[in-house]
Amino acid sequence: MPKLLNESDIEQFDRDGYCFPVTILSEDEARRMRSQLESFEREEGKPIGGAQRSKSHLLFKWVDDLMRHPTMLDAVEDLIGPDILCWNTLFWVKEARSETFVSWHQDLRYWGLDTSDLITVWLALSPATLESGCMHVLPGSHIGDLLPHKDEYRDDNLLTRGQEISVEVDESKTVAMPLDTGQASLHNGRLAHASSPNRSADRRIGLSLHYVPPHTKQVVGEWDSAALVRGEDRYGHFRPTPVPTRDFDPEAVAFHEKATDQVREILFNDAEKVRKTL
Ligand SMILES: O=C(O)CCC(=O)C(=O)O
Repeated sequence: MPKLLNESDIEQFDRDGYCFPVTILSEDEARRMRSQLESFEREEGKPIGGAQRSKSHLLFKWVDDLMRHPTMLDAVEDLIGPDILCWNTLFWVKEARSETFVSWHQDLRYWGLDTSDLITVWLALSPATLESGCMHVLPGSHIGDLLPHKDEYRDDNLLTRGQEISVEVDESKTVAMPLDTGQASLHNGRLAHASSPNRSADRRIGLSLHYVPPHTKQVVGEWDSAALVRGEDRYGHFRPTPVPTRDFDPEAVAFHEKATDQVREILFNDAEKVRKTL
């Protein structure tokens, strides 16, 4: 008996590689999280960027709490079972009326993880609409070989290498995943996905959380980290991430620096150049 998803969500996830919308937070809860992010950005005098976007649960206590949210984990458990690691948490912010986009790509081409069971939960902290540049997916593309990619390094592309699928993606077969604030989409880490610029008057803010079963191994980098968020880890393939006691807890911040340096090396493995902005 699934804990949160219904049988048709699970069937769709297996067949097409995604399901949505899944309500994780109330609109008010999600707005409070957005305010926490934005008060940090006000203090810094700039939008969140660079390495702070990645493994953000080590910097912000509220992101660590969110990564362990029982509703989120119930949805993930319905797809990969009761033992769950969170490998990464990543902010995706497109400013209002900006050209920022995400090209068509498949994450597991780059992450060095040997699993086909990586679940991305993409949580909307502001409305993700067709106008604001919600995600689109190519149903069924998680099955079979990964598609060829090339690195384009375009400035407005939120992806590290500006990587994009180098064969034509038939847009007529793609599906948009609009979300209200507090809702999430779930997709398989092998699924092709992309998003367009934000033409709306508000920022489009998403947080993606990447969950894997503990038997997963990092096969590109020599060292990698993950947080045990539910159940048991009987394999120990990842260094456990410390749980911050507050925002910018020094122990967790030092760990964040090492962990994001390692992820950068993994992401740029076999790339011609390294973009320093990650
Ligand atoms: O936020 C977006 O539009 C793209 C997100 C993405 O590529 C991901 O979550 O893997």
